[in-house]
Amino acid sequence: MSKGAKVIIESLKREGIDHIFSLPGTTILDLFDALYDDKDVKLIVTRHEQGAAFMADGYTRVSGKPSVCMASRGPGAMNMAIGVHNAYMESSPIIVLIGQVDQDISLRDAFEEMDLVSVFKPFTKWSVEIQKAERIPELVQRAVRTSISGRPRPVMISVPMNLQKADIEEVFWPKTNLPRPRANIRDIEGIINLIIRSNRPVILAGGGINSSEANGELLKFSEFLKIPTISTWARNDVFPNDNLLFLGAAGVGAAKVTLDYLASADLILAIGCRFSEFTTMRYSFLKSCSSLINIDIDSEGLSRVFSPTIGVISDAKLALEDLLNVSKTMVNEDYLMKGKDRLSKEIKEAKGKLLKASIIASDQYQGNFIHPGILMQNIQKTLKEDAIIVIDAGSFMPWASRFYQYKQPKTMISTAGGSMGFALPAAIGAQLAQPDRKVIAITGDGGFMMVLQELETAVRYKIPIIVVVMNNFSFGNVKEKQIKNYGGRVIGSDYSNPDFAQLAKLFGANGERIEKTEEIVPAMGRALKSDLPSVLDVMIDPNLFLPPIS
Ligand SMILES: Cc1ncc(C[n+]2csc(CCOP(=O)(O)OP(=O)(O)O)c2C)c(N)n1
Repeated sequence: MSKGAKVIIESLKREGIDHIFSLPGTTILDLFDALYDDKDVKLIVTRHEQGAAFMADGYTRVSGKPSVCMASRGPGAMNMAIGVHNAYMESSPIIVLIGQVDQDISLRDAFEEMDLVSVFKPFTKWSVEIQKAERIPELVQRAVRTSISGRPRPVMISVPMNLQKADIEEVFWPKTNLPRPRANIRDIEGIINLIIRSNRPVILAGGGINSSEANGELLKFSEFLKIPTISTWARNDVFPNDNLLFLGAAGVGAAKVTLDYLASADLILAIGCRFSEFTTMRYSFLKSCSSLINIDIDSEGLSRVFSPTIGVISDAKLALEDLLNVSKTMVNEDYLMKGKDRLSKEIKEAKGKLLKASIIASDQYQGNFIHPGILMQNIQKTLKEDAIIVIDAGSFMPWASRFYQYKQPKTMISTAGGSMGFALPAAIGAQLAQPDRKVIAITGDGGFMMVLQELETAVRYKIPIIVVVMNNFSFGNVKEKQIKNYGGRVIGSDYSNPDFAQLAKLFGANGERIEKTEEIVPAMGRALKSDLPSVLDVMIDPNLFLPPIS
């Protein structure tokens, strides 16, 4: 016999979970106690529950396996909700574990009681409260299985305190073993037939490429037929950006050539992509395309936004393997020549324009501050290809997208869910998943101030992330909209900031203020050498918001 709390931890371990991000509260003390002697699960104690959820998301997206964020009932759960919603929008399979009041006093507005199942239902794949201690192994296993099957997404398990204390038999369910959906070969042939008949095909590759680790297969397929690839918004890392066939990231902040190429395509092969509002420029760009092929891991994505000419349910990696194999048998020399021709003319020309739109020479900027694009270029100079860039929500995002070249998978971890405050904690999670790689959080001063207490977490666990604060003393992203759309009536978006470099030092981290472009590379060098977290407080030009479209 074992305590329910121990069986929960044991069941999670059997599903491969090795990290739990949490801060304690009464209803999870039995779970904390169960972790007291545990050598296999690393407990990371955060300073705010939203930090726990963002860290779990960062860890999960970089490691490719679920991790847990855990909180106590009502207030703790609500603090965590923002990160759970963000993970939901990101298709990130985090396990949300919440302690609930004892069953004998439930449904009476007991202290901090809340209907957790209803609260989490809209932004989790499954939201469940365990009602019987004996069913812990079954339901914990089902929760993990649900989160990773089909389109990966968070699940919420709430466990009343009395079930955590109950003595139950340690009978476990076998480890989850999930088949991956694979397309019907006729559909694959149909896709290749459409591609053969097209003149200007393009691949639109989304986050599903990263989650099913299909990057190599995508590259091979795209290179074989010489079809250029455009990534969805904030997913630049699905394809090596320096490859001739990569034509940029779609959506907000995209270069004109990227948008033009998409608009002129006569066939779009969309893989692992949810056609987000930002990728599609408010659901507009695909309207004129004659053939849309959509390959997705589950049916939800197939006709929610656009109705595809051919829609296929398949794991991205398996679909791309099949597409390559079938195209080798179906495509003749003439078509391959057509591809080579396309590569040497229109794709090469488009790539040239993209490169031009993604570089800013230092003499192009005469201002007294630091240019966000030049900052990203300088940061890139100091990093190896495998460095992980974690990006917050704000006006710096398009700069971090276009002026940094992502060359390896899972090197761009961004908040497509839009939550400010994501980058610093998610970078901690990413660094725990990849201790030997460099992890850089790119954030605004607004987003940084929402979560800076997690600097203490990074210091306590000696996690050497580098936090680059693009400081413009404002909620720049909203200020830009007030200037542009509200006739310059700026209200509520300017503020003052403390000295972030000094503040970082008070936390026990490194801190530097950067006012001149030539200071960026040496400061990055010092931060990269340190075993401590570092904050680089960069004085960004407050009048530069989005990169020009061309
Ligand atoms: C938690 C949260 N609150 C509010 C918003 C709305 N919002 C989006 S960007 C932004 C301003 C971001 O400011 P900052 O982090 O300083 O970056 P900047 O835009 O100045 O580069 C705001 C308020 C949001 N996305 N997330």
